[in-house]
Amino acid sequence: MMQTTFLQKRAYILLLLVVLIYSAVNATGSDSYKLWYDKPAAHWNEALPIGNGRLGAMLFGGVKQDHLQLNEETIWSGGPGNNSSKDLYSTMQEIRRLLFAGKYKEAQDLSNKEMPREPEANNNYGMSYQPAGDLWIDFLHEGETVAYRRELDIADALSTVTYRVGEVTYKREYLATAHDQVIMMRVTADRAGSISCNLKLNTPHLIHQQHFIGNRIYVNGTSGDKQNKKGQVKFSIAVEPKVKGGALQAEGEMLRVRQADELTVYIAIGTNFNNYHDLGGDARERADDYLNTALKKSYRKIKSKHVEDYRRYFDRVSLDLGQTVAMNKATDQRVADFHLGNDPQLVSLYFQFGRYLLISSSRPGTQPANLQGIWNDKLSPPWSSKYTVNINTEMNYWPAEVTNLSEMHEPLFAMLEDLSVTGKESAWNYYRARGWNMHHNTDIWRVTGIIDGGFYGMWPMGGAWLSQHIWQHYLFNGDNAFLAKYYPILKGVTQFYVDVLQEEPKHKWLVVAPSMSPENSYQSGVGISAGTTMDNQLVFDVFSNFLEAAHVLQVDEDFMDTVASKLKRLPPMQIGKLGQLQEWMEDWDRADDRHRHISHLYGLYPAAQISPIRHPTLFEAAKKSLVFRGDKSTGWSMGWKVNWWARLLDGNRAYKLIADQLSPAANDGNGEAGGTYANLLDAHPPFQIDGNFGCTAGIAEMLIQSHDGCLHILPALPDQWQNGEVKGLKARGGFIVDIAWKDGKLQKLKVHSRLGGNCRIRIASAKMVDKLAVEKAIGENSNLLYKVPEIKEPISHIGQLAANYTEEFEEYDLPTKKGKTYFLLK
Ligand code: FUC
Repeated sequence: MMQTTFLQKRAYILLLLVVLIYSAVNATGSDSYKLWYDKPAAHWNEALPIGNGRLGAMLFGGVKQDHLQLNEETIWSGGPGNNSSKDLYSTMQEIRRLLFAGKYKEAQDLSNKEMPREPEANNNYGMSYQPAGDLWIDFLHEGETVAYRRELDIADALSTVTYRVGEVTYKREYLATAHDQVIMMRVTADRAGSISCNLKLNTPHLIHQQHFIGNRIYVNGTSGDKQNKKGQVKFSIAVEPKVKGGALQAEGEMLRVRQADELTVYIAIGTNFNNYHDLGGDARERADDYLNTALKKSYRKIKSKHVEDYRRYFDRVSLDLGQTVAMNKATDQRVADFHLGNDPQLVSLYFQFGRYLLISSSRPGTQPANLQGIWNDKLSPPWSSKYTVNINTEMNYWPAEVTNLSEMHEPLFAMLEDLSVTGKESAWNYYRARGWNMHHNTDIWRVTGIIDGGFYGMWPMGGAWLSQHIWQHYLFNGDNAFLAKYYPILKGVTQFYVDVLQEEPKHKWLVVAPSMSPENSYQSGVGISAGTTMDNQLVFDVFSNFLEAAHVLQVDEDFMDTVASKLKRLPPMQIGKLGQLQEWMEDWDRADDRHRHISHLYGLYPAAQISPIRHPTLFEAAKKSLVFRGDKSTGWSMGWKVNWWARLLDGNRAYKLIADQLSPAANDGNGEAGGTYANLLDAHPPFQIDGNFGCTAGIAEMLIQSHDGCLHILPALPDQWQNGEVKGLKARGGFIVDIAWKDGKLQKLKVHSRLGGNCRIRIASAKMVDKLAVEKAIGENSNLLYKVPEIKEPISHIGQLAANYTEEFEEYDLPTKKGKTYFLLK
């Protein structure tokens, strides 16, 4: 009896194993880069995003009624004009006086009074990004639906819906092509004459008209008014279907399709937007041009060009962290089950989805990705879906270089060109400073003023942070022509801080005042301050970048001297009473502060001012600050934490944050819970795209890092990723890196050198099986793209802090030649 049960059990286990192995193999097929669902989207957070940088659509995939919610990136409320005409210079001077006299509450009160929470009648606090319209397709299906499946294939940037009604199997396919500048939907069926539907196009905008010319529907509209600005963006949506077989006819407010074999819908959108100060384009003519050109081409042709174009970018990077049967579940179920710990592939899917979103929302020549990328269905979206630059816009671009999508960074540089013009107004009117500056927000009109009141808005650092992206792009790509082109922007931001820095009375350090550590306070309702740690770190980077850039380009020698002498007088970082990195110049930090912004850790990431090897005590202090703040927060805050834990070389804690992020977000949530919606978009909540990009960058940062004078291989590998392979990540110095590892140890390392120069490789001794077949490193890295600016010796207020980071590293030098590939381990 005992014996039989045992045998039965064994047979059962064997069978289970066969099934598991079979499904695991099955799961490794072409499905790895697909989001899929067994039902239509019940709401926006379940709909799937497609986009070409300029145009976006959210796809709902309903059987009886399909819905494409449409966006075009230049439809914003209002029109041209900045919001910083008020002369605030004497107010700034008075606030400085109060701050340096220790009268913080008075300083905050004055700034709240002179910079009100709501805009004054002649001013505005930035416009809203607005939707274009909605295309509705009502299918005349009778009977029950079976075998429904909705997919987004992020490897090809194609979405499909398939299902059967009665005897007929239907397939819909959707794409947004950058090559042909249209959105398309194509419907096929496996039986002739089965496609009958009605198409309707509308828009939520107040001012609009709809009309037909032949089988083309237009909705022409005007963007909304807001605050002191009248809506001035004119847009035109033009939709025209083509059918094979059956009949197509305009009737009333809709287009009727009856008994067609095939239906292809072409969607074009044009606006009158030329640039932030010129709305002289013809919206309707543009929509017609896009549509007429596309209509001459077959769906097949457009699709193959689209896929080819998209894959040029997407295929550069692959990531394999292991595949299991968990992959066979629908994507929403995978998010719900991620905590079970058996679905490593969901992390690679989420990582690649971040890359998909960047390629789909930020192409050269388009606007930068805003708080929602390009996907928004509301006339008044959260935070106006504009550009918040005290973290969010920067975070959107963190994956651009390291995940090998440098071209997608371009819209941000183009925006900086505009801001370096409009920001002259705020630099002068508020601070009497040369150069340009901005505060914590901007929009398509490139406003640079203080908004949302003195508490949130008194932060003159937006330009300092955003302009880091120019320098970082240079470090990854070593392109001197690029540097020369954008040098005036770096110089303008440097001039601003040269003029704006104030000598504080206590230590005679040069500091930014007034300012704040973004959105945080050190007393109830008081955040305004002088010389916050983040500001000091930002100005340190602004000045260091400028000096390097001027040196590379051999220009502005005299001004370099001025900048160098001011750089020496910036405050050092300080370690406070809790052993933490101080957030403010005074030791005001609280152990129970859980604020989502941890701005003083800017120096740890994205900047590279805190190294485990050069500054072990600062490294410990930064870790303390991060531990105090805790894990759970908004999506973007958790995305930032993944990067910080990666920089702190703690893969397990970084992974924990990824797991927190990959937990289901409530659809109607608000607040600071983070999480991921069914469509894999990030929840603040509500939806905000920065968390997707932050987490994507963080995953890359766990696999390679390229600051602190070297290329660090597998710096923060969690226990969950003991085996894996990544290909195509980009490091500073233009190195493209492929790595394979097994049981936590390096198996394969391939470096392709785009620019030549020394590649200094760092790796933990414990991760090595064999020595690398290159020389051990000696002295400073000769590669100038790895030069590390010296920070000032930190001050500790609690004596010497013990450095307890113990991991041992090996460092090697690989001298490379431009264009050559090196296999360091095979
Ligand atoms: C900053 C953050 C908020 C939100 C907003 C768009 O103000 O503090 O959490 O992300 O930007």
